Amino acid sequence: MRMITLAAAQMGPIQRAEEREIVVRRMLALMDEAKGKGCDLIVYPELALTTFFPRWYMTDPTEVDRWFEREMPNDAVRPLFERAASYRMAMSFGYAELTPDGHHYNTAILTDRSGKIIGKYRKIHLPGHSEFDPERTHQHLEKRYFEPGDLGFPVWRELGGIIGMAVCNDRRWPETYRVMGLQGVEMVLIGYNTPSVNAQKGAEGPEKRLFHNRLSVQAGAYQNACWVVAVAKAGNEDGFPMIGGSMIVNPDGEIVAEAKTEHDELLIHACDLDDTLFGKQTIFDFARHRRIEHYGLITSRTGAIPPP
Ligand code: CDV
Repeated sequence: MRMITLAAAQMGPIQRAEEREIVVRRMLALMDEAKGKGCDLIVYPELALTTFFPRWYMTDPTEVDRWFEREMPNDAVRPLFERAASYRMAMSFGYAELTPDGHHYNTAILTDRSGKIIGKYRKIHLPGHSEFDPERTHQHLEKRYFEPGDLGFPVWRELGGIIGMAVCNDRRWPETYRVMGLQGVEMVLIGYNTPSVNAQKGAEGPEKRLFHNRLSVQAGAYQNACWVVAVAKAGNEDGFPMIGGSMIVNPDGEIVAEAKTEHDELLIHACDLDDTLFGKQTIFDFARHRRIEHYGLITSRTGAIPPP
């Protein structure tokens, strides 16, 4: 057995006016609870330190950049790193990253038990649009504020296993999991902010959104024989509702823990990384069964081109 006691730290809403220090206090409370339950790893959502600011249309770069972190850790989040290190707990969370040379990414990091950042992932599948769209019920301006990630889908040896990360919309894309699966990933950490209603299709409400969330995450886990934890920032931010539905999914694609609220809520599960072995050695033994001579279109073509 190779156990990781995992905490999925769902967070309730963060209002636009709320400062990082207040948010970090909530994150610390979740971490304390995780420590009390013996957790090795705590995973927080996408853009965990602020409201989901890409819903706001902004034209002033200074206003935009105040949502970004110029260094990590910085003063606002240092208490998180210090407490995680004192608890010997690994940690992952998402934030908006502004690099010294001016690049903007939707980023997630992974720390080891000493609080050192050992992994960084920058969101690759950016949803939404880059200009104000009056047709939508709410804006989703990730393509305006972020560049697509430039780090690929790396994995890291940590906590006795092989761990990867993805961010929100990435979870809907099978390529995300498969690229990590081809590196032997055993646990994928995903944070998300998903509006409860589709901005372009009002009939797609919370039930269907929760269904798509489960469908994507469960399929990714099963088809790559790995654990997946998907962690929401949920609830109503300044009048804009987001789904909860955080979950921990085992390598058979089954949900072993699922959030019941849209607030700060901790899900805990003792995950045995050896549970990945059966799937990886049988039906999803990639080396024996994949047929890459037929997969060329996956990397040579981006959009669908139907036959004439
Ligand atoms: N933050 C996100 O990436 N949200 C998308 C919404 C826009 C569909 C998601 O995939 O949940």
